[in-house]
Amino acid sequence: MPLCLGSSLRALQVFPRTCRGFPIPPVYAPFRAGMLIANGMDTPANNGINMNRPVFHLALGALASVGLTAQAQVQLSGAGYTQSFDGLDAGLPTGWSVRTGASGTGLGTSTSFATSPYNWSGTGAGYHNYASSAGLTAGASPSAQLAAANRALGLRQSGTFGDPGAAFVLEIAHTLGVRSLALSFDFLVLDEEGRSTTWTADYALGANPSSFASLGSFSRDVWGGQTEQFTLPPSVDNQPETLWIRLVALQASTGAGSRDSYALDNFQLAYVPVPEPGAWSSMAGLGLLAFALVRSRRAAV
Ligand SMILES: [Ca+2]
Ligand SMILES: [Ca+2]
Repeated sequence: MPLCLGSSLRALQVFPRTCRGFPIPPVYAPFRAGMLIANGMDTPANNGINMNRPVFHLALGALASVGLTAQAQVQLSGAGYTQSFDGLDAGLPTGWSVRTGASGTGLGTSTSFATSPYNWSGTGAGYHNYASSAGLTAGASPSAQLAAANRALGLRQSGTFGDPGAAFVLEIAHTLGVRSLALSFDFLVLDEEGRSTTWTADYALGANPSSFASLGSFSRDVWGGQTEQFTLPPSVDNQPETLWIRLVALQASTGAGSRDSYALDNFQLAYVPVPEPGAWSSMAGLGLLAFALVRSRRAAV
């Protein structure tokens, strides 16, 4: 059996990638369902680690918080934000949450994210760590999918999960210091089935918004990916409030039969830095200094 657990917290945090390609022992199976495990037994299946030890529970709690809960807000800096989702084995990226019960009047509820790689055709409802479609084909084997380093943040809806109301959500602390925000991402269909969902990209300002402004809608009915691009309005420039950007299933799926596996990848937010007031003052001061020097030189001639 592969050695999937070590004695350090770091080893526990990288557990899913360490075990990639190997069957997960039954004793770890609840990880997939977002549950902590504590059977209190030292068995060959747990490599002799006593799961009743406090340090083990602390480590499990840390692992759960990394992979299963909403993260802190993103702080924008530089000239853009990008997210490849290639680190999903360690949990959701900072600022991202995955939700159910989202609507046009509310963010919904953050729900669990299972960090272990999952096959496109798996029918388990929930948010999943899928292989991206890039570099693979629709018929890629489960082992090829599990081994792929290019990951995507995915979802499989069901009649009782996220249909409607699923949402991939990015929470940005504020937009102070930036303007002209533009959004792009790859929208992937990884398992095409009879039902299809129309997705909406929208945004809102505020700590707990009750209304959202639509940027546009999109859908796809074949395996593979497409790039979506939207421009946010000037009203979100240089704002002190929280900015939420969502990809949300506001309406129920249409069609019949099974539901698709969807995913989000290569999310990019481009923006232009706005000079601080102090920077404008400095620039104005330099301009006045240059003007004075030119005048003094002319006067001296
Ligand atoms: Ca990726
Ligand atoms: Ca479909």
